[in-house]
Amino acid sequence: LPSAGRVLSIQSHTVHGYVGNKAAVFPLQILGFDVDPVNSVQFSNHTGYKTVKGQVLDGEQLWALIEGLEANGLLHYTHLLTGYIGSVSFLETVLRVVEKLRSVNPNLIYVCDPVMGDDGKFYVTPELVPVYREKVVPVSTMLTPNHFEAEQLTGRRIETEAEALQACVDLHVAGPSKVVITSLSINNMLTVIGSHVQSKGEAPKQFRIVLPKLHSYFTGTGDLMTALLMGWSHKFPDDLDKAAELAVNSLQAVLKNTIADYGEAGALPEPKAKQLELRLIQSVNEIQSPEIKFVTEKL
Ligand code: ATP
Ligand code: PLP
Ligand code: PXL
Repeated sequence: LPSAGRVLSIQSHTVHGYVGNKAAVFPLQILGFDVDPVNSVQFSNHTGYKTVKGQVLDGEQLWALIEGLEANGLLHYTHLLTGYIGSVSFLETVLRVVEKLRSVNPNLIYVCDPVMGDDGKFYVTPELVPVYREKVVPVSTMLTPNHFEAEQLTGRRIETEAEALQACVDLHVAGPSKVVITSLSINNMLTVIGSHVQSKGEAPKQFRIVLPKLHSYFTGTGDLMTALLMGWSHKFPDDLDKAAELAVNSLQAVLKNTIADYGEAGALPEPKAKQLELRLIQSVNEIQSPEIKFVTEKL
C-alpha cells in the first residue's frame, strides 16, 4: 500500500495519556501516513492532572533536529502539523521550519491548530496572538481554530453562525484555503463550521455539522480532531465537507467508547473533571471506517 504522505508533527508528548502527538500520531498512522513526531514538550501527563512534571523543547533544540534531518537529506515532507505551542520563540522557529520545508517541497501542506485558549480564556501567553495572526495564518493551508481562537485571529466577536462564516471568509483572505471552526456553542449544541476555497478570491463552500454536547470534559479532542481532518483531507482533497464528516464521526465514536469504558469500570468522574483519557487505541475500527451518524449540511 503506498504511504498517504510523510508528516512532520510538532506537538506535545505525554508519557501517560492521549493529547498532542499521543492523540495525533496513531490515527494518522492508521490512515496510512508515515508520521515523524517532534515532541515539543515531554510531560508526565496533560495539565488537567494535579501535578505535571517534565521538559520543554526550546526553539534552538527544535532547529537542531531540523538541521540533523537536513544534513541527511531527510527533510522531504508532504505535511506539517502543529498544535499547542507555548512560547513566541518556539512559534518563530516553527515559522522557520515551514519556510525550510517549503524550500524542499513547495507543495507542503501546513495544517495548523492555533491553540490559544477556550471559553474566553487563554492557556498560552496572549503574546502569541499577533504572531499567529500576522505570520502563521498567512502560511497555513488548513486552520482549525475553536470559537475563542477564531475570535482572536479575526479580532471580532463571533456570536452567531453568520459571524462564524464571515470569520472563515476573513481567514481565507489572510491565508488558509481550508478553515474548520471546531467548536461553536450555539443553543446548547456544538456546531462545527467548515469553509473551503479552491482558489483565492472565490466564494467559499461552507457547511455545518451539529452535534449534541456530551456532559463530560475531554482533553486532546482538539488535537485528535485536527489530525483526523488532515488525514481525511488527504483522501478527499477537494471535498472538505466529506473529510470533516468522517473526522467528526470518528471523533464522536472515540468519545462514545471513552464514556462507555469509564462508565463500565464505574469510574466516570464528575462532568467537570479533567482526568478523562481518550480511548484511542480501542477505537481503531472507528478511526479507520467511521459509521456516519452526524451529517454535513451544506450552507
Ligand atoms: P483546540 O483548542 O485544540 O483548537 P478545540 O477547543 O476546538 O481545540 P474541543 O473543544 O476539544 O477542541 O473540540 C474538538 C471536537 O471535539 C469538537 O468538534 C467535537 O467534535 C468534539 N468534542 C469535544 N468535547 C465534546 C463534548 N463535550 N461533546 C461532544 N463533542 C465534543
Ligand atoms: N488546557 C491546556 C493547558 C492545553 O494546553 C490544552 C491544549 O490544547 C487544552 C486545555 C485543551 O486541549 P484540547 O482542546 O485539545 O482538548
Ligand atoms: O492540546 C492538549 C494539550 C497539549 N499539550 C499539553 C497539554 C494539553 C492539554 O491539557 O497539557 C502539554
